[in-house]
Amino acid sequence: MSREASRHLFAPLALLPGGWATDVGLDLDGAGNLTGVTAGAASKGRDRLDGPVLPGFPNLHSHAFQRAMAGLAEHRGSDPEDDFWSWRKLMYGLAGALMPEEIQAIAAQLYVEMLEAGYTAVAEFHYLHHQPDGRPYDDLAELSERVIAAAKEAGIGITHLPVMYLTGGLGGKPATEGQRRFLNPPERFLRLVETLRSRHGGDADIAFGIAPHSLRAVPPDALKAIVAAVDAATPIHIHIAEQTGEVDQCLAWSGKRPVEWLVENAPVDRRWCLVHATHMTSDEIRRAATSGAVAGLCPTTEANLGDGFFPAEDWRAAGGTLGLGSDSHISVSVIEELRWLEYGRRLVARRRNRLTGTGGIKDLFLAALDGGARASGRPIGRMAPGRRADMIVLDQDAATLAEIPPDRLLDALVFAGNVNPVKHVMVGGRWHVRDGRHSRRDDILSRYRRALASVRSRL
Ligand code: NGQ
Ligand code: ZN
Repeated sequence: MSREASRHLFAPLALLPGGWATDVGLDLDGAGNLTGVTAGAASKGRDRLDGPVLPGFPNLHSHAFQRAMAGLAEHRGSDPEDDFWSWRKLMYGLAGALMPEEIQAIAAQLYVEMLEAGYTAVAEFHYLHHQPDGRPYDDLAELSERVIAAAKEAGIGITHLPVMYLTGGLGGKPATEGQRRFLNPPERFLRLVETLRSRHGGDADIAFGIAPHSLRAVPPDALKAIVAAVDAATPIHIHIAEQTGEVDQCLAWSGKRPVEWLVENAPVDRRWCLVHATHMTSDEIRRAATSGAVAGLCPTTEANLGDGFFPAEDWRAAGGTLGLGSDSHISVSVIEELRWLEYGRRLVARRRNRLTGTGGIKDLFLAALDGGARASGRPIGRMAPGRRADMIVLDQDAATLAEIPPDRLLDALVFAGNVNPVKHVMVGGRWHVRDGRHSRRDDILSRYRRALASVRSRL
């Protein structure tokens, strides 16, 4: 089958915003948008999709370069209290060493893996901006362009989020040497965002947002300046309250907890994605949830870094929106993120079915699609007219899905298997994964190997 999809598709079973539907006709325009989604359609004149169809999944939080250290920080050093901060030290070693073409090679490999896992869009929280010594490249946007080029090579949709980073800790603590590639004062940061927007403005597979890195890295006046400079449609992502250490530091600095400080000092609304938001009181949960902000959860990374469990039941009960990301990419699997989110809550509560409701995991799945789409600031996350034609066809021959009734299909998908059942993946009307393989898997993988060998020889 060619990469260019037929404009008229037929899905025997498809997950629509209201739930599973049968005999769904899908019409696409030449620009990769869905123009018609009709349940109970006739199959005549349409290309039949050979398995259950899901909307492509948005990955709302990624630091692409960190994929290159997945698996390399899993042994304990001399510190028996190994935690997030020792992991970060290792991560900074990698961040300081990477060359532009290596960053592109790693990101392209990661995005191929994301597509094969069913992620059709990524929100890239990008803070590696400058040369290793901290001087900007001749093109201020050099490394942003590398990541965008990687997304284009792989064919994944991207919301590129240039990161604002200024300080090494709360209260204006100076940035360290390990952070010098990240630093931009507000004026230069906003110039970077404008440059990127003007270069890629017309591309439907690319959007831009801004990312004040964290309260640790962005002082209040700088936060205010960059938030005031963007419009009502621009996504704003921030890391918040991921570790108890950050909560303690924030209390000492301001007398407030991180989420509490943020909702009181920034115009937090539906544009915002609060990444992690692990440590919240019930009052913070209520205030943040009702602001309309999306909680950006990254369960496998949060588990890997020993961050804690997000209070997901209380967040949802308060009307909060959430989406999922793979963050450090210790794992690249939508299924594993969902499974960990639910299992984490079960282990804490010593009960079953915490987020899986009477309809199974379907409601959480649909909610995470919508939350991810909102955090991405792109028309994705649903099979509906006007949205991008981003979709996944599952392998109907997968043993874990065999003879499972439609209303249990997502439960079997998320909990029952360890073999990737994603068969075909379309982004913006083009097939990038067929029969489980990305069309550029081999050449992108060999370039990744070469890049890694070269980085490791210098580390
Ligand atoms: C990051 N990652 O920016 O990559 C962070 C570590 C920090 C996570 N928080 C650096 N998982 O937060 O200071
Ligand atoms: Zn992050």
